Amino acid sequence: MLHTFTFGDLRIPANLAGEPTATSTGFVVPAGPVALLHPFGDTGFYRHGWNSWSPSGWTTTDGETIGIKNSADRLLTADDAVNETPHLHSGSGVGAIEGPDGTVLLIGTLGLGNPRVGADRNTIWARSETDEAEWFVTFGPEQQAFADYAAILSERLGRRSQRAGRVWSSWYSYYEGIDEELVARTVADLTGYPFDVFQLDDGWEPIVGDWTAGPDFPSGMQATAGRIAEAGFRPGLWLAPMIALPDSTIARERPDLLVQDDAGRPMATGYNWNSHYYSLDTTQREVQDHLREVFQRVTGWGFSYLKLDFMYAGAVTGRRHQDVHRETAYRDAISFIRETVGDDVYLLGCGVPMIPSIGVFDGARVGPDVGPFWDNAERVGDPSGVGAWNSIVDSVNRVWLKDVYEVDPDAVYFRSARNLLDPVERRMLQDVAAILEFKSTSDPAVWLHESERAELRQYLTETPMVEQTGRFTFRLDGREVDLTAVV
Ligand code: 9PG
Repeated sequence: MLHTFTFGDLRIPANLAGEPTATSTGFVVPAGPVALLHPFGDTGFYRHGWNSWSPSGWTTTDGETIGIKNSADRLLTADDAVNETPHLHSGSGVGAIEGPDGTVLLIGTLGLGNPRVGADRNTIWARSETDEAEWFVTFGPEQQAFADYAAILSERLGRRSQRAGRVWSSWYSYYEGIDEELVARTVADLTGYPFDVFQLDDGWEPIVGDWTAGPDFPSGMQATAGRIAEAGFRPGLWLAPMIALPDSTIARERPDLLVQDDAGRPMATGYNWNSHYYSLDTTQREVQDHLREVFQRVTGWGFSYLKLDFMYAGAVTGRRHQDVHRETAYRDAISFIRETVGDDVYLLGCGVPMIPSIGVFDGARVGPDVGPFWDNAERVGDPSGVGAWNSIVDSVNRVWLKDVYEVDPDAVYFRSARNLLDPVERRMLQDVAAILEFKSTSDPAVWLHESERAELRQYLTETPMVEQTGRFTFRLDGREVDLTAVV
């Protein structure tokens, strides 16, 4: 149906599936395709990526599109591959275009179904794979529009209140090279530092897919969790429960439990660890039983902070046992995990589809991995590649998600050893993490010089007051932080 939105003097002709309803902050538009004719001509466009690692940011309708351009495997892993539109501007879940004087016209989904929002010089449009979720449409000052959207999103999908606190993670120092002795030493060295969580990352398990203690943890994971707890930290653990590498026990013995391709074979749903990997078909009863067992096991060991990684793989296209939409299958699986672990376990989503994770995850990663270097020479033109810069750009462009869950921009560095980031770059990472209000690092105490240890302590102890003064400008305890030139 044809409709005209009126925002003050602005009249926006629209084609909608039904009559919109006014709310105190905008309009709720019925499910179905949306097209708005805007009068702004070529203008700024906000593109939002599908999962934690997917590129997000501002471009212009006559400028380059934002996204992963040069690799199908990268796209499969780090964005919504089947809905990507490399030659026209679109993003996942929400999009906005710039009007005059710092205003934006925003369209955002209020549910699931792989919603997409795009724009050109005449239109801003939205559609989804299911036409089941309503949309929110608003016009107003930029930060206000995003805040209003976030508010209605958490009204619809929920908002959890647990906070992660200050997290130490093993990934950005030891990577997969962890063993129980190294962990014990690292924990001992960190004793007395004001961390809340000590989180083991990838490397403890024998292989991705088999969530048991690997050969480097001969005393078992309960013993390691115990050591962490004794040192006064909350034990945290990484796992990727939606995926399995081809050589894992579950993939070898039960290929029927995996999401299938059209030929009825396990489907490759991403690439990492020098291999393709598969996804568990969470619509199957036996997979739910498996998940229940995995989560009872890891929480039974004593881990109560779980970083669940590569979660998007539970929401990719593919054949599943039950005919439910992929994002619904995903959200049902996460809700099932949440029910299994209870409300007290902190769930940090990583590689999660952003919108379907609202209300079930306590926190979510909002950018690609950081690394101890600024740019990624290996992945030029891939904004999802590892590196401090890519991580900052994505995270700062998703600061508005703070209102729906905790947002994790990834670890910050204090070390100058084994690090190519200079002090200004390290400081910028720290500032971004302060802006997003999430504190995590991976630096082992023994890698830090005396002055760096002092900086780390100070960072963990002080929480600056954050004010956003513009799209990329902030005030931290009154100190101006302007990221415009970087983002
Ligand atoms: C452990 C790591 C760390 C890290 C996670 C995740 O797009 N990618 O292909 C891609 C691969 C790996 C990756 C991120 C993105 O790293 O983000 O913090 O836990 O797994 O293996």
